[in-house]
Amino acid sequence: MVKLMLALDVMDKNKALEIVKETSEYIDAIKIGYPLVLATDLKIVKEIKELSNKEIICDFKVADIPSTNEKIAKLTLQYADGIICHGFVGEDSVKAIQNIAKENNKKVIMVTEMSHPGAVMFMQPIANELAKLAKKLGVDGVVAPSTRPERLKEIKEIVGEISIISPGIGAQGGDLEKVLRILSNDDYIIVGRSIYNSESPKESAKMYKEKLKNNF
Ligand code: 3DU
Repeated sequence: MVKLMLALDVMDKNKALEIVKETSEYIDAIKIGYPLVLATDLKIVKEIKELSNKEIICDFKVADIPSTNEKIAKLTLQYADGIICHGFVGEDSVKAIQNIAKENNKKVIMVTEMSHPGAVMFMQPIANELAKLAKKLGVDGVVAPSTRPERLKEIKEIVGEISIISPGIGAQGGDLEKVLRILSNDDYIIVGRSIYNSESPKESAKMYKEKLKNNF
């Protein structure tokens, strides 16, 4: 089954913990990014890991020189199971993160093409090259867009066995039915606002989980 990753982009600690408790029976993984960490602190990652016992991925889209990437990865992977980085900064920057992750048995997920409209300006033209780099480096996952199923398909064909983490379902308007025809068992969809902003995050998470179970 394709897995459900909750993007927990709320900016209030209690709300975050509440949503995790409410939705945990329906989600497979939790993605924590800058909104929640900057509103609280990095220890929120540890707290949510302990509370949920789910796979926790930090979406810090790390994009710096190798030595700085290494420091960010060390701090993040004390608590998180994986970290998201950019590949456009080049092979050495991604490898620096992979070295830290390997020591700790953690995941590195690399962005190829983002899901928002602006990604067609600069990212889309190099996204296939980024996907090839991801494959060459043997990263543990790549981010590819649910908002552009044809691009999702192309990127999946390039990366082969590497798992896809795909944002864009829900608030960004991605078509889940089309996306599920492309994704396979170890892939994930990321859903944020349409779960945490809904009247009942629990019911919304349940609805997505059921769609994944029934393959729509
Ligand atoms: O649109 P949503 O609220 O379902 O959230 C999507 C999440 O995925 C959010 O955390 C965003 O920062 C992240 N993301 C993208 O939306 C697009 C990307 O290419 C990569 C990450």
